Amino acid sequence: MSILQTAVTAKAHTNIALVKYWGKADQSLIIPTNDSISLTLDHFYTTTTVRFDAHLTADEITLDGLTLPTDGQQRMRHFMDMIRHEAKITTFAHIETANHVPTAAGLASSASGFAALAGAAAKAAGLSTDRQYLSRLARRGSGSASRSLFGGFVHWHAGHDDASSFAEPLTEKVTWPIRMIAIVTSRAEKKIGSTNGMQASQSSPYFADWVKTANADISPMTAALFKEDIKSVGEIAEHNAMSMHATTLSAEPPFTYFNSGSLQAMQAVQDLRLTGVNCYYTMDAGPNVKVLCEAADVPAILARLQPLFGSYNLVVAKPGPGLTYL
Ligand code: 2P0
Repeated sequence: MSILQTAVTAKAHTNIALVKYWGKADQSLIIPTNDSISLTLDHFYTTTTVRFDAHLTADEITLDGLTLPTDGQQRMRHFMDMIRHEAKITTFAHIETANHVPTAAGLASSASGFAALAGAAAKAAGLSTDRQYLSRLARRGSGSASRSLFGGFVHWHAGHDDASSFAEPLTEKVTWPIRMIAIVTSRAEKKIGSTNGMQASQSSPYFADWVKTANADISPMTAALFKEDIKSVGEIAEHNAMSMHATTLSAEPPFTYFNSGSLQAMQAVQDLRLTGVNCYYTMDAGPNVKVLCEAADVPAILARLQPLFGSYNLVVAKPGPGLTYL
């Protein structure tokens, strides 16, 4: 009882995938069809406080001080039910979340959100705070959250069941000055969320090839990250992202996350490369483009992108840390 009343606050950062997660082998347990690799980012994070309270008749959830709409609450309530099941308790909780992820930058707040919630809820419920266990819990909130438990470069092993599907760090403290520049090409809410988008992509005749491509990218990407080889990292990440997006274009019915700004941004990155700048693009489940490069090349890249997109639409991020308790 006394343990359950303690408020626990956890902080987790969002991540960008260099080898993408796109497809589920098990929808309910969130077991992915392929392994993925990501970079955890600084600056963009979520803090979540969980406090169990025997007086509550339902979980009380606020985001940035406001009560979440019912839709948004449902996924978190479902997650909390899983925590209660794990901890063999029936008590509901106060959950306060603050998001420091600019939604406009097209970075997933579900990754940092469910990583922070997993960390805070597990500790508040008296469960283990072993990172591998927390990664498995976070995965069941949102797949990409499994990677946000760790800092730096992270590998999510697809596995084949709940116990074998978790992330682990490749290098938690990255000293390599790798950077990601987000180019915001739209501030509108995305039309097809990741969960629905990846399910739709699984109707593509090329989906099986996507899974093969992604799994085959893991070993060379890992080697390139350890070598701090921006050219190889960028080339693999770019090809991997376009292979993922090919499954949207070939889905039945087809759809795309690209808008005209996305194409313009990718073209600008290709043009910069022709001038000798090592920069590469990747895209997630939205129209914004993310550029991978080294810190020394950021000024030249920004100089090229600013007239096209405006400095307000360019966000630079570096490697960030894993879960911490505040
Ligand atoms: C990724 N994305 O690896 C990929 C690339 C988006 C594109 O992980 O259904 O929000 O909650 O498990 O984790 C976004 O997917 O999906 C994502 P669910 P999630 O970063």
